[in-house]
Amino acid sequence: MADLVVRTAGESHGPAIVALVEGFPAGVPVDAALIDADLARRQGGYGRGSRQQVEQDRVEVLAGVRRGRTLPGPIILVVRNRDARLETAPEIRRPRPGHADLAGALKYLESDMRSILERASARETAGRVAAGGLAKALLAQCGIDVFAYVIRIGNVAARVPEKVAERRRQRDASDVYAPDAGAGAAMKAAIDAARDTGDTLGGVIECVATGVPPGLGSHTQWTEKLDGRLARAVMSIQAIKGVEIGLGFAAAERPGSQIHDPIAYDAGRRDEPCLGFIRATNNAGGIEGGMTNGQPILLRAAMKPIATLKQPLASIDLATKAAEAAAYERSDVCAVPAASVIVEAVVATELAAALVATFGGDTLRQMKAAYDAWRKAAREL
Ligand code: EPS
Repeated sequence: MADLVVRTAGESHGPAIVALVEGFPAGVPVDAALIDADLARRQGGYGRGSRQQVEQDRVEVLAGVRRGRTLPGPIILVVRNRDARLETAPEIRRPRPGHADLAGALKYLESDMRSILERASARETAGRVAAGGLAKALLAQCGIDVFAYVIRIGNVAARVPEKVAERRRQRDASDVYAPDAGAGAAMKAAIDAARDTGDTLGGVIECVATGVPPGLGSHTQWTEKLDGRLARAVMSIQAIKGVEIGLGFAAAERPGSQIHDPIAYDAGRRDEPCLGFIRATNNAGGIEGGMTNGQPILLRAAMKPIATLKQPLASIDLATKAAEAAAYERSDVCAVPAASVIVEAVVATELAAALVATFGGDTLRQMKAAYDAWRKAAREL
């Protein structure tokens, strides 16, 4: 049994984006329509650019699934690019501040930054979202649900309803995937204003995972701490500049007596994921000592504005070193809603990997049996 690992390949304007998923349990029912729904959500959200009118992302399963269930062995997911013109796409020599252009050109000794940006592009995340769909299918088998929404775009903040079901209802009705209709309208206006001035906008995404049992992750080795793994996965999404769990940075401002979540026991809730160990607050965001504690996981990610500006910033021509405006072709004005779908996918993937590491991953049947046996023992502790 191997660790559950996702890798991607493919360029933004190459033939396809590909995800290779290894260590995924056999026997998990896979519904390609659910993966396609996430791919469509990733393409959407108010503020996207014209590329998304060209693409129509759909998953093709090339290996590892038979008759709607995962087989033992690697899984390959493919999302084809319609705008496939890698060989003929023009050279780019004026690096965009904030993009991978300049750092990549210097690292790889490439004066044409096309060879850098094609792989740096956030189109790569179509592969991570497809793989995240598989992870969600596995999590659903254990009653775990992951979902994310937009809580800020530029200087417009959303009010987040108390009830998770209400957050989802509002998010699903929102063009900007925000759980607050009033803030959603103001966010759209802010995106329109940024578009009018040739600018771009970032924002903040919140992600909640419910139904998570205690004990995923481990305190025993830094590489296994779940908060560290989640932070790495989310921080690796293009344009993410900050990740916090629970209170996050705000925890630094208060004394311990005001942030740690007091523990109580309620036998009536022994059947819930918390196994009866209840907390009136969840400032820890569901993770203590690098392990889940039975409370929902709560994570936030800060996304910087897209680096490709219609009103370009100052840059240089890499060939002549003369001052020139940065390159511009076409771009998203705001991709924060799309990034919320990606956050959801990578968090789901990390939780699925932690489930496999904890309960074994050869088959779904074996994993569920181990999970049920552990639950029984934990309830009798
Ligand atoms: C991106 C540039 C744009 C975005 C792209 C990410 O692509 P293009 O240069 O083809 O207009 O649309 O995102 C996607 C294609 C996508 O599917 O998310 C970049 O440079 O990172």
